[in-house]
Amino acid sequence: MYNKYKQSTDGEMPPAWDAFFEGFKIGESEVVGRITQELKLNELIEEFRANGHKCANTRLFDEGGERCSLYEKLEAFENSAKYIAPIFAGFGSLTVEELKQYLKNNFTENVGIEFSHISDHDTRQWLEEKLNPSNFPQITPDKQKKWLNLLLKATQLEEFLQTHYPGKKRFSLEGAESFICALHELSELAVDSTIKEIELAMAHRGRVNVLANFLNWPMENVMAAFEEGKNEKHAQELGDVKYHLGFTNKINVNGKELTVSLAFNPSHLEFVYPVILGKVRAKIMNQFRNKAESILPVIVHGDAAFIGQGIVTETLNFSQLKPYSVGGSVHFIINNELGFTADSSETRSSIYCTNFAKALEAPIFHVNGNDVETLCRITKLAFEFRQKFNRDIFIEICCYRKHGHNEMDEPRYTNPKMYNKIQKLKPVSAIYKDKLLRAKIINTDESEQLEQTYNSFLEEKQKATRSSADKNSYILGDVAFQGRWTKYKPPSFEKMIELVETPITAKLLNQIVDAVHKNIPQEIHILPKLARALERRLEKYQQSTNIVWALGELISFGSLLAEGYSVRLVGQDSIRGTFSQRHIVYLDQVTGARYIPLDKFENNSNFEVYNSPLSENSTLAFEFGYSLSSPNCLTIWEAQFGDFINGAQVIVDQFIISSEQKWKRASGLVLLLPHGQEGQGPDHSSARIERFLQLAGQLNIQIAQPTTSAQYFHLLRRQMHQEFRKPLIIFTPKSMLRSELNASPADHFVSGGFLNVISSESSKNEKVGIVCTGKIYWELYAEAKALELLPNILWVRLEQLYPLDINKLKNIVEVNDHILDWQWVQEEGQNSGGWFFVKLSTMSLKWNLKYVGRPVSAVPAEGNAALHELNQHKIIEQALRKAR
Ligand SMILES: Cc1ncc(C[n+]2csc(CCOP(=O)(O)OP(=O)(O)O)c2C)c(N)n1
Repeated sequence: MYNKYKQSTDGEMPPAWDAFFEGFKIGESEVVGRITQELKLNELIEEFRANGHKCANTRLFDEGGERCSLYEKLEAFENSAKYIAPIFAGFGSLTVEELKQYLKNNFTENVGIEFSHISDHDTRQWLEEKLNPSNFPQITPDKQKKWLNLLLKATQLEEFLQTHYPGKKRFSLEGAESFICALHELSELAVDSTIKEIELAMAHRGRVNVLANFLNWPMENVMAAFEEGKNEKHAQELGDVKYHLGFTNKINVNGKELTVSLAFNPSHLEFVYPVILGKVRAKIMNQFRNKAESILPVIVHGDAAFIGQGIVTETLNFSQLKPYSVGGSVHFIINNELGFTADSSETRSSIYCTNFAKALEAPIFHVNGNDVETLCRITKLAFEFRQKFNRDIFIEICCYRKHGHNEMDEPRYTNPKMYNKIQKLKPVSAIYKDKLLRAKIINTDESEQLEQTYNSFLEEKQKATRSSADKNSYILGDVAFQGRWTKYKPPSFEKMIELVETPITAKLLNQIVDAVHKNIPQEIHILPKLARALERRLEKYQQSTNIVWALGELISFGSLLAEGYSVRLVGQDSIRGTFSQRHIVYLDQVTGARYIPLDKFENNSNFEVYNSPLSENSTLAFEFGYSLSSPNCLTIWEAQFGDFINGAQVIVDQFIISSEQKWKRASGLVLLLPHGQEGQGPDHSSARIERFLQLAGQLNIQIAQPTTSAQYFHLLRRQMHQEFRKPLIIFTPKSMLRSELNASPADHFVSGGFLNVISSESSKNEKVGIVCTGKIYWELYAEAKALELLPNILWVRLEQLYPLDINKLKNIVEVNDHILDWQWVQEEGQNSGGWFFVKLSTMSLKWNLKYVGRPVSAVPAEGNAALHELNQHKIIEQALRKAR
């Protein structure tokens, strides 16, 4: 109709149509045309932001297809037009040509960017500005030559090892060599900033190359790792495979010194990630005066492991939580499109393996690993982002894996099409060399020279290592127990069971008791119920000087702080205590303000107490990492109930138990595991003492189950006063937290130390010796007392199960040779608890120890409280029978 109206002559159409079509005429004007264009462009930009990354040229194995209809839509716009970008804050007006350049550079070339999920406007705007091609950093020829040299070295090292050590696993970096340049880029940025240290966590792939070509691990070590010495002298130093080894070094970057560390890690992929964050956090707290800008965590993941391992998602969740804050990490995901033999269609449901990272509102970049210049540009941006926003940022390096999963695998069994392509690919070093040759940045002589020099260096180092008498000693030798660890050398058995005196003065004890009960500021309105409980506790203390469990714990914390040791306690409900026993923070009932009475005992020390997220795995790993960097801090991880520790079994097995043996890395981490049968069902009863005992060996850990508040107090204090650091597993009580039975008098706090074994005084008339650990002692004792059987029993409490003080036990047995009946009494099933361990460890003693306890069972405890009582009573009755 409008067309007909336009073609009509004057007067042909009724005048009313003029008014009707007025709007149509405006709509056709030039201004409106431009606005319409801009709106369309804006729409397209939004679409680029949301989906443009899918157009990027990053997937080496894409089958093609409709890659980028978005870019075609953009091409349709006329280049010369000016474009005012209302939603492109900071850009002002651009020509369409400039806009195309921006979008092309960031979405359709060798990088795909995702940040439209970030809700903060300033963050998005900062990114937009950095991504504007006119703000890209200049790349100098010197820089290009440096990158080429690094790439050549990375490739050459792998080729050298492949030639000289065929069939030896090394998880070559080939296919992802540009990652080495990204690391060097980070180090250059670091030395020009406030960063003093880079902490790296990475899995197997490319580690040897990173050790050699980034951390400057002496090349003798690399060669020795492949030569694999067989020196008898080192037969019991079990160590670890070469691609798990870590190293710390001070490297020279453009004349400036930078400390770089690569964490030791086990095969268990990704579990090192929270460990490293813990390590970094400890350094921030204890070394860098709370300044996260001083240290940079760099976390390197594999694509399949990143999305597959739940520990990653758990740990990502730490990002903005105060107890775990490290000021953000730079993440690299080395995506070679395969996890072992499985391709991405088998390993993930999402288009990218990085999708979980979106939950952090973190920018995500997908970069073509063959484009070293773009990778380094994005690495620079990532560094600046982390330093500015103190948040995480992710770079997925889209690359390939030259060999199979390792160098012995035949990848064509499983991924024939992909490997047909890979076989034809040129190494990135060759691609870059060609580029620089074409651009005349280098000439052939120069590039050959670079290659020859490095090759001669490798040959020379190999020769030197081969002629060395002791190839084993290269590997870890002199790098362990350095720096702040110098004074904590591994102890002997005697040292580990030696009594360490850890009393405090009566004055300090009273100051702490007063601080937690009395001097609470008026303005803190604590819950009346809590106030009454505190009053009662104080009254009892004043009447009897007896100190209940939780108070004993507070006194140990306060006293350590006063002595200059830091204390960090983290667990799911640690502030209040799972059993409402601790109350380490008083909360104002109106304002929610926190008051921590023990803070005032800080003396160049930090007191940190936090509730953790609902996780065992990552939270325990974090605290383990924390302990690695803070021998001067009593670092405690607490399970809500002890049995939940099995949710973190990898951290127990692969790190806590074995790190000193494998990597010469000691830890003084304390685990508090509530343990004991109280009729609460199979799942809240056992912290699985037997498992820890099975894992104990070569003096790797300490396992204790103290029976009094003073013993607990001394045990915690001993952990800091020992001349070494070893993990300490403490089985803690649940039902006895307010008991008068295990409450110790103040005298026991102002003298002595933790006793590994406590035996009762002998009258030489006892009929039976009862040996036990933990709270069953108090149940047996109470019943024996009621039945007036106490004079007939010699009690032996094993307060520390490992290392077991066998000398002390031997002495007890010898001195008490009037006792013919020795019984081990436990509440656990026969296949659990301490029985097997104690039986085996004491075979040399002449005491024919008999078992009294629950029978072998598939579950730790009864599901029914009444049945629990029945069975518990049977054990006690049986144990006391011989004493009648
Ligand atoms: C927790 C765990 N499960 C299984 C393995 C065995 N494994 C070693 S590497 C690997 C594949 C890892 O794939 P990806 O994360 O993509 O890294 P890539 O090897 O490709 O570099 C597997 C399954 C392991 N090391 N850790």
